[in-house]
Amino acid sequence: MYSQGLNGPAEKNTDDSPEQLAAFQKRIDAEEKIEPRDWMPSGYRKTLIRQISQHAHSEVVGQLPEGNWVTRAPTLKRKLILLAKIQDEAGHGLYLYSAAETLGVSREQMIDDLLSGKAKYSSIFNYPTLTWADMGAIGWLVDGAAIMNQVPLCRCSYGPYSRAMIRVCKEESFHQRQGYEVMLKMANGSPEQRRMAQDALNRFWWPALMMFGPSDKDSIHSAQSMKWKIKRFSNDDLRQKFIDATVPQAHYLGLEIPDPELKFNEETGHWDHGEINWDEFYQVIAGNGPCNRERLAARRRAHEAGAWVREAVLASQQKHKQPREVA
Ligand code: BYC
Repeated sequence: MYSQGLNGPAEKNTDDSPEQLAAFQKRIDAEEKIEPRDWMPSGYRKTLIRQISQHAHSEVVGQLPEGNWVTRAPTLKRKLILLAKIQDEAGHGLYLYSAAETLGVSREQMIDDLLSGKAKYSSIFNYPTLTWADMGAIGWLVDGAAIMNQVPLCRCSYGPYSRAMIRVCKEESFHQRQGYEVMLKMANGSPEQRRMAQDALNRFWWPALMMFGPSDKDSIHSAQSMKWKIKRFSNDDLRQKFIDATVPQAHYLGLEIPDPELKFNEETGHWDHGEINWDEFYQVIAGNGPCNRERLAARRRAHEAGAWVREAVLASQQKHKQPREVA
């Protein structure tokens, strides 16, 4: 949409001069927003295309685990809330694809990269949703983790991304509350409902912690992204903030976090936690999680089934471009 008049795709712009780079860093340090037509280093453009498109894919693929429960929501009210939430996620995907397009990448290219398995999307959406309590756990933990990660992105140095994140965060906040409310109902319901709530927490706790990405020592992009103020906090710092905010919420529900090493540290004022299973994380992001194949197959089917809509829109645009025949 905004792609005309840009400096050209990332890979063509490899001869950034030291003067240009220094002037750019000065703007970043002064907290200026970078806009689509401004000069930017090729690496900055590339990093943003990678992160924003992966973020968009996550929103779109993230509809699938919840979509599984639309027809089985326990009441009409719950069904409506779930549908509205899933629709919000589609909207987030659209704002984010638009933000990425401002960097000169086409939506077709981004979608191709998702469907071919080249582009990543958040690891969390490769886990199955087995019971209704999972809808609560996703809202509470997954959207809760998303807010923790995304509120700082509202201050990202790239204007279109930072502005898209403001609305996304407001909606995620509603999602988090509705998830917590589902958990509250389940945790205070029948023994079976309480058991389901605990089981959902057991299965989603560790994958939610993995959403923040590898530990700082293994995060390949963090240092540069923080220098460019794309990221404002490191992966481990955000993960710790999430744990500190979420543990008291679990206690209020009367549920147990599935980490025997979790302990409040009086000296630091933070909750110390056990080791994350990084082998599992790397397996999931390499395409070998419990639902990776199912998720991509579902996206491919949806893409093929929607081909006629894309063709109809293009045909209609063509028709309206042609001069009208005068009778
Ligand atoms: N899953 O150097 P690092 C949502 C990859 S949507 C998969 O730390 P970076 C929601 C990473 O891409 C949630 N891959 O990277 C939707 C990199 O690989 P590549 C999505 C991951 O970018 C619907 C490699 O590991 N949120 O909340 O500095 C319903 C090394 O990592 C993950 C966003 O996308 C992961 N968890 O930091 C409900 C937010 N973690 O690209 C909820 C925006 C890492 O070199 N993104 N990788 O092949 C970010 O903030 C950052 O990209 C990350 C990773 C913190 C995720």
